[in-house]
Amino acid sequence: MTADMPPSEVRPARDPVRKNIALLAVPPNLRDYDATCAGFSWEAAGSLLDGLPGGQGLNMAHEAVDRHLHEGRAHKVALRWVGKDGDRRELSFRDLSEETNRFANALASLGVQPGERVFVMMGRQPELYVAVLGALKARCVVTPLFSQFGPEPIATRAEVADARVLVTTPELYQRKIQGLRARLPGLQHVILAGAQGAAIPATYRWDDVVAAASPAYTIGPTDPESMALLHFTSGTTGRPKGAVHVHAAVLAHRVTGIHALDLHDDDVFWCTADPGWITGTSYGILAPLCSGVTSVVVEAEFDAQAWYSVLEREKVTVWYTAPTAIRMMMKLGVQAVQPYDLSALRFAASVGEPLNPEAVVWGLDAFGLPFHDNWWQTETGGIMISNFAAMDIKPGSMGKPLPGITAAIVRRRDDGHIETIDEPMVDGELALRTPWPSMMRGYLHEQERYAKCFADGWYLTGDLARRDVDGYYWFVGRADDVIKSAGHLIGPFEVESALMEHAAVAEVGVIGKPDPIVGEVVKAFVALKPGYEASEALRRELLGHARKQLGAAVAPKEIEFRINLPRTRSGKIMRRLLKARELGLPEGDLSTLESDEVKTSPVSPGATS
Ligand code: 6R9
Repeated sequence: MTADMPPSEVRPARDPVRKNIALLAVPPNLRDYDATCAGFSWEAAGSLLDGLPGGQGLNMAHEAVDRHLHEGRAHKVALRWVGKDGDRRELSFRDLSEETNRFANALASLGVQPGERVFVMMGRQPELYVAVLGALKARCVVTPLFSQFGPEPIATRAEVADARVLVTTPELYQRKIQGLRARLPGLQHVILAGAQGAAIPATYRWDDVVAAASPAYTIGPTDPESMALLHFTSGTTGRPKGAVHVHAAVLAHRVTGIHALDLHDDDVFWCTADPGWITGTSYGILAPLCSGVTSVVVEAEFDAQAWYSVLEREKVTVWYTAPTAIRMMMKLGVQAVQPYDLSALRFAASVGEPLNPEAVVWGLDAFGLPFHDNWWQTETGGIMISNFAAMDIKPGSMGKPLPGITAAIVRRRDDGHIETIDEPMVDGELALRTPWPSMMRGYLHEQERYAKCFADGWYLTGDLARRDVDGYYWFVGRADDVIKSAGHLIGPFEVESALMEHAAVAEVGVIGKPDPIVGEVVKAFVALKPGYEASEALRRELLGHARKQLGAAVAPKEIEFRINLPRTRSGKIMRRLLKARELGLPEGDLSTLESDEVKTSPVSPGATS
């Protein structure tokens, strides 16, 4: 286990940010944490959901969209889209209901069956939201993918999931997907949003199949336990894992929207995440829509000034963002925020990576509000640990478990059983008591990997943490080699595999190298095959190759050549040792080290980028 971020060093103790409920502009939904937790049951919370008419089950898209039509919100703005060029488009709950009905009808007209997988890969444009919700209405299984992904991550995920339908844009299709069609025989239908002019062979134009379809649709009976979303996440080894989420998860989206994000009916909510990351689906689509609030969708990528303009112009009241963006804003300083009137903003939250204590406090200086860190994972489907609006914040802590969630710090015993560590301030693995509605129900086709995440009624998160005397949880590090870069969870194996495909590469080890802004950057150590010389040109070629295969978000930023790499006796590259050496940390237990690298590599060019 690597606890390479001792909290005592990285997160100095700071004074808590005290809350006085009487001074908050809007009384928080969760006012008394202990009493709410004590009185909470998921069964009772179920009354927050509507259910399909006639007792036909539970469907996420009904909860997110259609229920609002008979609850007086038909004309309320559901999505306010801010385009790259500043153009805006508003979709009321009725508009969204009709558009998603058209999409569900389009799938039916193509013969797509419930349970079949629909991939949606495009920038944050309205069609993305319509396709995700429309496919849920059709009881298909939806996978949103990052539009920045290169062909390799797309193909792997489409193969694992056996994708039947892909919704994308003409530009992305031609650049990344056309060349993969032969490899994906199961991909029967490609729908191109924004396609104009002559049809691209083997694709449909959105306008022909979706815009032309009927706006009336009745959602079929939906078993709450049927698969709704498949979100991919990375492990240390092997292919990316498809975490299965069911329609019943929507209860967790609804409840965490109330308790962790403090959503109220008249809020204007902005989640900055892309739906390619589960945060952008659970909290960029489902939680706000289920809560009936207006949700702002911003198409453009991060730009501090543009973001402040959005907060000001759209009068955002609740904002959910991520540490990398916050650190980039901090770099520009408080003075960059001052020209904007952000008086509408009343609650700000962050997720995805450790949030530095100074970032929490910077929020107070810049926005008059602290950032509320919260913690969860693709596997948990929704927020599990959070700093709440009414609760004092200890900067650097992830907060306390949500009502309905029991967390613990545990140790895995050699006999496979779980021991909870009840004393405070002891490092161990963060575990959650099963079940809860948005808990993943499987890794698609990977029963064994799934089973390994559970023991004795606990879900084991793979994160190391500690709990203090007041019950606040503190992130310590990951128990595996998975990399978090700018919020993206990156499996080193996926990066290594792409580099291994290059003719010059003999072996590769990939690590996350700490970075003050993006958390970690991906760095690859490469040993070359005989006959290849390390050179700056080759280094650039490998960086380019990886970028083309994987896309910019996943590809390494740095490549360093080595004569050979440290391996275990069983032949595995010792990433941990590469990392320890890179950081000048103790090398730890080397008993399994088989071959060692040449420490002072004679390979000089381009040690880093
Ligand atoms: C929602 C999401 C999950 C991993 C998780 C942990 C890291 C998330 C964090 C955090 C420290 C926080 N993580 N939130 N680390 N503090 N508040 O991020 O899902 O992409 O699956 O990543 O991210 O390591 O295990 P996912």
